Amino acid sequence: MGVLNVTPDSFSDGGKFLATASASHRARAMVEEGADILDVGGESTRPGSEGVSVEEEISRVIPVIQAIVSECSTPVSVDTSKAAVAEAALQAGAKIVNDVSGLSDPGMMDVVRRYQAGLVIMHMKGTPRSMQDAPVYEDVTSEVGSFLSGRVRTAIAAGIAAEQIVVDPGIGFGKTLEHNLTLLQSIGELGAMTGRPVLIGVSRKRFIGMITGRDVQDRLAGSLAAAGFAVLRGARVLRVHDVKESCDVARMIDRLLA
Ligand code: HH2
Repeated sequence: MGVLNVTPDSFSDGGKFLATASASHRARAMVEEGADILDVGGESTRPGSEGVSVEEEISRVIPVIQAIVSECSTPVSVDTSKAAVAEAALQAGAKIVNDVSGLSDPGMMDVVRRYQAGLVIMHMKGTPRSMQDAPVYEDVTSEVGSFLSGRVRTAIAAGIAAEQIVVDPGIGFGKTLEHNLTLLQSIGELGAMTGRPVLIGVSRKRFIGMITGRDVQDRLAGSLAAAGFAVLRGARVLRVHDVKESCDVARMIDRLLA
């Protein structure tokens, strides 16, 4: 899953792909590099960020989704927590909703069900504004796993097909360095608890900087190591900025495991 942030303030690529032409150019490049899904987001979720309005988010993502859908057949996911944005995106041709809030908008499940869309359910503790204020868990794996399996059950009860759902522990979303590492080591357990494939987003994240001492633009090697580890532990989808390099890592590890 290649990341395409159409935002002025995302932590690693903010402001780079705001214009529709540069966003669709980047989308084409990611498909050529091996992306199977293009994840378009119009609201930064970096720690401390403020939300944007429905209108603003729609005005950022919809022209980009329309441009991508008209040019290529690679499925588009929309990275949003708002049912109204998800619906506009699905109407424009997106096929998947990537909800980092784990279905907090009461209207979200109904939208996903009506469009028979794919759904990423992610765990986040708190909100982007507050999530890194000393998050505490008694047992991070069982708390995140219980949350995700509960949301999967609720989504299925609401009429969303199980096969449409993947889960994501939300690396960096209300987690300390230790929590992130524990969750990456527990991908197999999270898959078993939820019965669904696990998606992992580690690309360029702060915990990699904490370990390697590198700034955000210099975290490729750390990101690839974490992505490779996630694949080894059973991750089925990787959300990444560096598609070409991540595909190489995934292909090598898949082959070595086979
Ligand atoms: N991480 C980010 C955004 N969306 N979605 C899923 N499912 N999993 C993730 O780990 C995830 C996500 C944060 O990264 P990025 O999009 O690069 O930054 P920003 O939120 O600042 O736009």
